[in-house]
Amino acid sequence: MFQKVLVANRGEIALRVIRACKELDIRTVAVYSEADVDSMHVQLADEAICIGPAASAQSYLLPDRIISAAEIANVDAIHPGYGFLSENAQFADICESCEIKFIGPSARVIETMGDKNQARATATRLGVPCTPGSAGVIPDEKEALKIAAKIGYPVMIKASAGGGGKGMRPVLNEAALSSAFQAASNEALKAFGNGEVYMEKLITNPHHIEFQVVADSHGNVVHLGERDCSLQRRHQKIIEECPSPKLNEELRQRMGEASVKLTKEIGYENCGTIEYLLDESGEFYFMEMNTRIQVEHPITEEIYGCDLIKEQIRIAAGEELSDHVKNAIVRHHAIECRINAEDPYNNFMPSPGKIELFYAPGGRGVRVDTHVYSGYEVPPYYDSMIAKLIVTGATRDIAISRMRRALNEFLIQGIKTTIPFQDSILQDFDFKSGNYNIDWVEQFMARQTKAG
Ligand code: MV4
Repeated sequence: MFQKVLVANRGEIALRVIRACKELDIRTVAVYSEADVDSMHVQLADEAICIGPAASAQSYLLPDRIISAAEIANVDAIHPGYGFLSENAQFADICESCEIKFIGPSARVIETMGDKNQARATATRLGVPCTPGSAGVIPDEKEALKIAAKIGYPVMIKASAGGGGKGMRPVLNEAALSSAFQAASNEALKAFGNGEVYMEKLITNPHHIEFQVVADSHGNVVHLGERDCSLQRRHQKIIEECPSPKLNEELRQRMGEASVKLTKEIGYENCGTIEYLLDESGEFYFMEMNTRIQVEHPITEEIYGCDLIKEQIRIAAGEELSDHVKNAIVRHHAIECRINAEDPYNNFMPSPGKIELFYAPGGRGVRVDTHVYSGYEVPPYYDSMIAKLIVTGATRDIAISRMRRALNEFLIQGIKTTIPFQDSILQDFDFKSGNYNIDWVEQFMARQTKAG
């Protein structure tokens, strides 16, 4: 096992990793920007190294700074968390060549899955269902028109280098295709330095279902079921739950098998997530693979009774999957609310500043993953998530009432948060019936505004 791990992240995930290391008897090194001097991850780690100014581009996103800190502290491994350098193949490659273990999959796999068109081609080759679409990158508008006519409208144009919705354009008819093709390609070129786009049949009113996979270096691969992440706004997830109200055991088994197959065949090692769209008729389609631990991993941990961060570290150290993970079965229902420092009633405007009072809910079935405390100043430079509230219950209904109880127990004074918005969603009839999809939050907001 590793002696010392550097945590290349901040916020709640840095704490989450430090806690896992402590339980595994591993010493920890935090890195921090000048804006994070007073952060809990700096306090809780055994050592802490300042890596630059507040802006992420000058600190948490600089591979050289992180590697220098790792060499100075003489660590065996780096945990990248999520965001920042977690899906940067070049960073993983530098770690490999410096003989520092990157706690995640190989640079090669990160690169393959990072190219969404290549990922789709791989999934297709392995018999994992994909939406009907172009065979590869589309060279020009003329070709785009031909392919769209063959697939049938509506279609979706997507960037090869994309993910998270950038460089993506829905196209409802032929008249709209040319301008959408140009717009998607230009946006992708600007955002990723790569203007390549491909095309898929547009799936209407789908659920966003993602499967958690875990693979060790000995050929053991398991899936830990799905998370339903359809409740999102502008690609920011708001509430996640598992199991999905839309899956039955038969569908779960088929999607799980497809996920394990893909994971195995690409030689994936460590934790990963495979995203699908599930349409109204119950067909599922591969979207992309996230080669990192995800924000919403705790709901899976809670219902399968495992610690995914510890498992990541064990896998990276060459150990086999734990028996309780290999044989994990679902026991509960779990829901997560991402508590953001934002004003939900003013277009989700970021609301940084000093938290005058912070009192987190507790009690049976309640977990709070957070880095903030009374007196903490939320800096304006980073993601606005300040806490994750995770609840479990024996049934979905129990989990929903427990979440409402916990949300209402939360006391956060001094800044605006998304809590009242999430509480209103949990009271909605559609949500309570499990009748929602990726467009539902937007429609819910429109209904609320109309109702005044
Ligand atoms: C789609 C789609 C509909 N049809 N592909 C958005 C980001 C990327 N992960 C894939 N995305 C989508 N791809 C086809 N063929 C709709 C989306 C989509 C979406 C997917 C999951 C969660 C939220 C979403 C919000 C808008 C669009």
